Amino acid sequence: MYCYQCEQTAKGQACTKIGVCGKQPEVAALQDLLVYALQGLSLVAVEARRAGVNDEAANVFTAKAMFSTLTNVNFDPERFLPLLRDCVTYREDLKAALAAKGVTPAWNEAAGFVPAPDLAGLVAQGQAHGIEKDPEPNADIKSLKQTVIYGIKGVAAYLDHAEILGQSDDSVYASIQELLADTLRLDLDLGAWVQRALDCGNANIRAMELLDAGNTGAYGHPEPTRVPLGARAGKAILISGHDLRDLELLLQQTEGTGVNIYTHGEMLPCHGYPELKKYGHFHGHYGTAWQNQLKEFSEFPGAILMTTNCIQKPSGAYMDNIFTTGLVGWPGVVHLEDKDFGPVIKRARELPGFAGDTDKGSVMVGFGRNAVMNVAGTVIDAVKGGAIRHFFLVAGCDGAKPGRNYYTEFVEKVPEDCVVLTLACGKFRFFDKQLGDIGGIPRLLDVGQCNDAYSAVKIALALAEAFECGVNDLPLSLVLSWYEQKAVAILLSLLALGVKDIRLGPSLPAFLTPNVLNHLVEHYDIKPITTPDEDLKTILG
Ligand code: SF4
Ligand code: SF3
Repeated sequence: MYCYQCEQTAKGQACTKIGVCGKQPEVAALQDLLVYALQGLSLVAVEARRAGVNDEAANVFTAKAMFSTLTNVNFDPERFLPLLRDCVTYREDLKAALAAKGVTPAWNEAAGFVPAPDLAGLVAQGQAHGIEKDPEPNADIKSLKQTVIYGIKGVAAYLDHAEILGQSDDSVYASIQELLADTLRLDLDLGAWVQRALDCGNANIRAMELLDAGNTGAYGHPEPTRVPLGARAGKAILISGHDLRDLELLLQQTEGTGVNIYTHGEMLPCHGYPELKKYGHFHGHYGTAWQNQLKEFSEFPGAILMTTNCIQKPSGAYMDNIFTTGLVGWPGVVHLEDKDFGPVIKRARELPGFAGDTDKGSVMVGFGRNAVMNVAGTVIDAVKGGAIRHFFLVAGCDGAKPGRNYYTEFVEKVPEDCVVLTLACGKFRFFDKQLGDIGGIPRLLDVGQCNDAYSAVKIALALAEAFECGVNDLPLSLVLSWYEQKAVAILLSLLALGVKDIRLGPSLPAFLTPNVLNHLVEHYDIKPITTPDEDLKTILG
């Protein structure tokens, strides 16, 4: 195997024997093969669009299948078999529709890929289509191609979440299929690939906008909400991942059962949505970020439902308590395809639950774009009057590698006349810090999940408009932490928006060559994080 798509890749280079995330070589091969099959499907879909043929189911499938290959989503080899078969079925149906119109081009090999009949054969096929087997001779182009592929995985995740909530836009499916089809080409130069990386960023902005419309359309705009970190006596279910619809279904299915629902990880911001927080048994939040789940899930006295990434190998202590739904999977963990969460509720009832009420304090969530813009006048006055000197967006993924304490220390050291906006699971490094407020404006504003990056972009654009300047001229600095490929997509979106001077850590992506990195430094002034003191000094002068 050869995988370097995430931040924790082995030795900062690539996972070659087994994934640091737990991904087995056979799953790595199946994921590589699925990406190859999707390149073929995309090639045919692009040609079909040109001929006026469009298959919405194939488009939705493209996003779901790409999302399945994102870090910490699906570790179950068996689940990749139907994906590979469906991919070929969609592709052949499109080809047939094209042939009916008299379009029968000579297809690239990827568009003629025939899956082997068994798992061993598929794994062997996957090994022949890994990153190392890419015929691209130019290392920098290869680096940008992989960047685009990882960006597409992020866009696919947002598209999938949005589609579940009834939001889609064919132009985004068209963009990711065109980009995927292009990754098969060997005739594009470096400049063309830089442009494609930005195209991917632009497609992602639209995908995030769709998801924002899906979430706020279905559940209302997040409102500032206090979330208890302690427990309520009684049976309990913990829900993790990012999917709001799954949470809503779980809340509906547990209403009146006496089972309380707790969020974990990226589900924390769900407490701010009016249509979710209205449930009396939607109690509070338990635990921190994904990389602590082994300890936290082992100690949780109820059942656990994973709706998306990030899942880790479950320990024996909770193997019988954890369930998956949607695209997430782990071999041996019961997968609930049909959204009947009865088995989770049954398991929660068998388990002891919390013996008594506990008070562990609380945190505030719900500072999405609507809530922040509602107080925009106060914020602008505070900046103009000198009460607020600077904003920091300290956002992104959390992870297991050392070096991420930088973000905790950074937030602790931010001067008292500055405001910290945050989103995504990296916030768990500092989410419960009591930073106080500036004239009633909290100094720590939780904008939401990584899926709410659009909200932060809208806030920045609104501030720029209010101050009649560009985003890069605002008293705003971005200090980002990355781990998986949604973060790659967001980074490409920020570059596409022309945002400069981003600090990125804890380490830079292994898939970027020195030349590509230099390009980013020269054109966008991207820089690696150093130390909190040094970075704060440089930013604040
Ligand atoms: Fe390694 Fe990350 Fe790939 Fe997992 S996803 S195999 S940790 S690079
Ligand atoms: Fe986290 Fe997986 Fe990226 Fe949603 S839960 S931000 S890492």
